[in-house]
Amino acid sequence: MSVDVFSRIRDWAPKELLTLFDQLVYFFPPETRLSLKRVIDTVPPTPDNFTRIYEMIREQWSDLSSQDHVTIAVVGPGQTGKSGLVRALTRRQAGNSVSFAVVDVQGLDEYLGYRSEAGLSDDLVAADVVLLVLDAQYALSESTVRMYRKLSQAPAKVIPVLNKIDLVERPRATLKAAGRQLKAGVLPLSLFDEESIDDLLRGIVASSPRSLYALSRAFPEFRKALGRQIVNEAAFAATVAGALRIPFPLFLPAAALHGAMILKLARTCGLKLNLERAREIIPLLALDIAVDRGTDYLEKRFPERKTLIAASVSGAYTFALGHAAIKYFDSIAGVFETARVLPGPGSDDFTWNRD
Ligand SMILES: Nc1nc2c(ncn2[C@@H]2O[C@H](COP(=O)(O)OP(=O)(O)OP(=O)(O)O)[C@@H](O)[C@H]2O)c(=O)[nH]1
Ligand SMILES: [Mg+2]
Repeated sequence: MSVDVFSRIRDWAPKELLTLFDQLVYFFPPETRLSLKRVIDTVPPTPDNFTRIYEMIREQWSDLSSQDHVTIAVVGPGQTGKSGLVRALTRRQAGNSVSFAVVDVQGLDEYLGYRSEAGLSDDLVAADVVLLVLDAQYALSESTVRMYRKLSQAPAKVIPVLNKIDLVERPRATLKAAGRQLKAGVLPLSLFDEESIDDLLRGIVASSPRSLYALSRAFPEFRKALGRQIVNEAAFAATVAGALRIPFPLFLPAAALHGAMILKLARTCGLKLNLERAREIIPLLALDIAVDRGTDYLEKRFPERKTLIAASVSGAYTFALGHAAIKYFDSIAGVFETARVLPGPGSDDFTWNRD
């Protein structure tokens, strides 16, 4: 039996992450494993940079547990563009991994559960995401703000959307005012602008990461935009990880972030990539060690720029790796483009390296 390098953090680090680490460490020579273990064993169980970095990594990995079906409820007052929005999204949708429920304001009392002692209506409980569609031409009323508060008590993620933003003279100021009133991020929308529908989809994934897989399957042409967002997020996390000093080599958190990023990118391309498959990306992640060595060298040459070097190299490399991965997955996914809708999770139909 070989030593368990990660015994010290096994209790609390995410299981998927530990599996990846275990596989990564498998490629190390025994002495490297031992010295790594010595470092891990010194990690204090108190909140510190180490915990911070691991919380961040855990977040990135938890996004992977996305659902294969998402229900989006579209609610709001009359004539705000609810039906138009659902039509626009349905028109673009391939397959049926996303379903919509439109609820107008008349039905909203019932929807919010005012009339039933039992609490929230079934519709609302079933929704994963609620889009509260408002008309940007009008200032938010008190009752709209109350409606938003009520909806926010539901388990679903509620996203306020200001539609008809094309009819507003000062869109930025309007958004800002609405955001202040609702104390929440508000998304602009114009149903006459395709790009703004893309932005809305991105906004949905950002506030409800579990919808990533279903949305990228439903909207194939939106995958690239989603991929870019995943890479940016990972690059940002890697930059932060590079800036925080930790008592062990940066390639471990970097490899963990890269692992999550690559698995997510594969998902946006509709490729089923489970942890078994993750093993195949290990040689790629081993590059992280090389980058780590390079960073080490630079840090020794320019000790006064240490943090800046670690942070920027880590971020920039993540960015480059992410974009290479997008190209790679895209070319694989292209083979299956004729089918348009790619098999979902749980389908054993294909693996990422099938040709
Ligand atoms: N200029 C502009 N008009 C829009 C936009 N979205 C919707 N509209 C118009 O707003 C009107 C209402 O759109 P609907 O989609 O029927 O709105 P609704 O919320 O379903 O309306 P009800 O079902 O009656 O509550 C239509 O005349 C649309 O053309 C937009 O982004 N910009
Ligand atoms: Mg309607």
